[in-house]
Amino acid sequence: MTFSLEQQNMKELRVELTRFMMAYKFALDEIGTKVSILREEFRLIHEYNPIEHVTTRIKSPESILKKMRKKDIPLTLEGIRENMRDIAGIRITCSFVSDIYIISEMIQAQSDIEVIEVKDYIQHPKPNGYQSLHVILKIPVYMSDREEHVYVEMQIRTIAMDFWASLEHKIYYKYNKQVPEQLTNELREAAFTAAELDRKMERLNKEINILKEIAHEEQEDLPIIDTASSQKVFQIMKKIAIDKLK
Ligand code: 0O2
Repeated sequence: MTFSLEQQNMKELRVELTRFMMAYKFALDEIGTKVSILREEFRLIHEYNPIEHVTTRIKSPESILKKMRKKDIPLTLEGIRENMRDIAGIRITCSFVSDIYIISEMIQAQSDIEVIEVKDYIQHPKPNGYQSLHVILKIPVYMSDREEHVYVEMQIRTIAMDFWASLEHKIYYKYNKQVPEQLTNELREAAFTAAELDRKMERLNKEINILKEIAHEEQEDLPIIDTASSQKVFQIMKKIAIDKLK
């Protein structure tokens, strides 16, 4: 059986496209594994889970095309690879704002990861009130015949920020991008309310932790569960969180 030139070209294109999209899936698998390891380590060693939930997504071909047109990106695989940095996306929802920075620093510190850009919409919310920490990473993906470095967009936010963003997204599309001014003002106010709630929950958590520590110290006969090294890790994490919250 022989293939025509056109069939051959189609076959090659299909393989090339499959390889192209696969790299993003593998990059998400890798970052997903890194996050799972952190989550498990926190749970087993520090008896604390800073991550509420994690979702990943590959941008749909329609969304890729729409963004390419909007940003005037050349319609080639190379054009997409170099200019579209959010084809692979991971969203990590954390319990507290301090957890966001702890998780972000831990991922960024991993030696195989290249940090391309950090957009801190928590310190500097978008005009509509949107808050989240966005980090563009480049992750190596090793395949049978090549090594690729793939962009991944990591969004880290609290439950309150996620709640706001999900509903804002729905409302925005429901009004077909023509949102009345009064509604945008109310949405911004709602984002401030969510941020206030985050601050309150963080403070309550800190205060309750202090009470727990005092109670722990008072129980002299309690077995020591923290080793010197895990205490040290905790001190570093606390410092990162406190610095970021200043
Ligand atoms: P989707 O459906 O999540 O993929 P970029 O266009 O990415 O090169 P930009 O716009 O500066 O540059 O990126 P930014 O600000 O980092 O935002 C990218 C993503 O963050 C968006 O992806 C959304 O997921 C989220 N996001 C940003 N701003 C808002 C907002 O105001 N409301 C909500 N709900 N989400 C936001 P996409 O591609 O728009 O959509």
